[in-house]
Amino acid sequence: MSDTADEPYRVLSETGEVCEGATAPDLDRETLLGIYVGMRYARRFDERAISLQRQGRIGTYPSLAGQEASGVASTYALADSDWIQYQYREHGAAIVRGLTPEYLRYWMGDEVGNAVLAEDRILPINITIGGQIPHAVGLAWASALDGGEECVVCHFGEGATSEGDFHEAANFAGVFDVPVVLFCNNNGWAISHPAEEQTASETFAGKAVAYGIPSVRVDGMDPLAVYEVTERAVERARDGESEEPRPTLIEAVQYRFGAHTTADDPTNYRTEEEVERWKEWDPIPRMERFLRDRGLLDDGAIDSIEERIEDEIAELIDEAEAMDVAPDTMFEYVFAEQTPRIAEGQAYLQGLRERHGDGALVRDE
Ligand SMILES: Cc1ncc(C[n+]2csc(CCOP(=O)(O)OP(=O)(O)O)c2C)c(N)n1
Ligand SMILES: [Mg+2]
Repeated sequence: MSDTADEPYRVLSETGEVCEGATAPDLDRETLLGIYVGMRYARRFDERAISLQRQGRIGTYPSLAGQEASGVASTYALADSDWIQYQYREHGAAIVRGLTPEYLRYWMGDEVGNAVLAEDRILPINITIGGQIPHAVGLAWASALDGGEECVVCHFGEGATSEGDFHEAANFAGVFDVPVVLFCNNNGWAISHPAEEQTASETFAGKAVAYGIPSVRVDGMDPLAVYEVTERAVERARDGESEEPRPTLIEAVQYRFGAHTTADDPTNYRTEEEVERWKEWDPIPRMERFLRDRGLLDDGAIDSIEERIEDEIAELIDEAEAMDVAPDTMFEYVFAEQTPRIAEGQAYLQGLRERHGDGALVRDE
């Protein structure tokens, strides 16, 4: 494992051939194709979600295009019993565990989406930058204290490493030897702030040295490399008996092709040339080339994958839009016990309903 600013660990070249000196992980056909299909699904889901937002059918949405490999391939390296905590952009992780219409409803402003993720061992989406990292470490620590086998993979952006929460969580993880994988998705930008100006450290992986935990810098747009480093980190996390530390910090170097969210215009802070340069590392054509070379994919199979994804996402959207609106959930899931201000908000909504009928969400002047 390396924490230097050298080239990140990579299995697939820019064009999807196995790099000289590298060996592709020994994965079965189902896993390799599953990773490919998961990434294709994530890319298409992203396009549809942005289009829905433009039509006013969902709220603000954070695009993941370019970052499919880290969420999808890292989740393939986990057991179903492992927990995932993600920030807000790593939908690929949730896709592997199966998206439900409720998930889409989260982006429509309905908290039911977060409640449902728990069934798939995914902690609630966290928009407060860095806030999820101590929770993930706490959960992993609790699992270790209980003698459990589960570990927690916690995703966050490189911007989150500037928050105190990251440092406190990483310190706890090291001191208490917690079975957690701190998965830093370095996508080059924190909204309009470039990663180069986020830290004076040479790399984000290098921060692990201060906490006495191992780290690795990986090409986050190379699904096979991501799978491999996550698998290694998870194996170590599970092994409470060995001398090796259980936590790992992974820095997955990648790029977000689209805007930060549908409320952002990236042309204000980065050049088209930069975006085009990174598109040459697109994880999907790289994985496609690898699978074609192995005889696992051809044009016919790709057509039917595309068709299946198109139908599945269309059905997901239909089902999400047909669900009953449940605005009370925004008051119910904030605290275990409702605070007076939240109760006041809920009572106000109830008053609107009584005066104007069900679904009356217009402001009462
Ligand atoms: C505590 C906190 N401060 C500021 C913000 C506003 N904010 C939203 S996203 C973001 C950038 C996060 O960048 P990064 O962690 O790199 O994740 P990325 O969006 O690139 O995936 C900021 C500063 C916030 N949500 N929470
Ligand atoms: Mg970022």
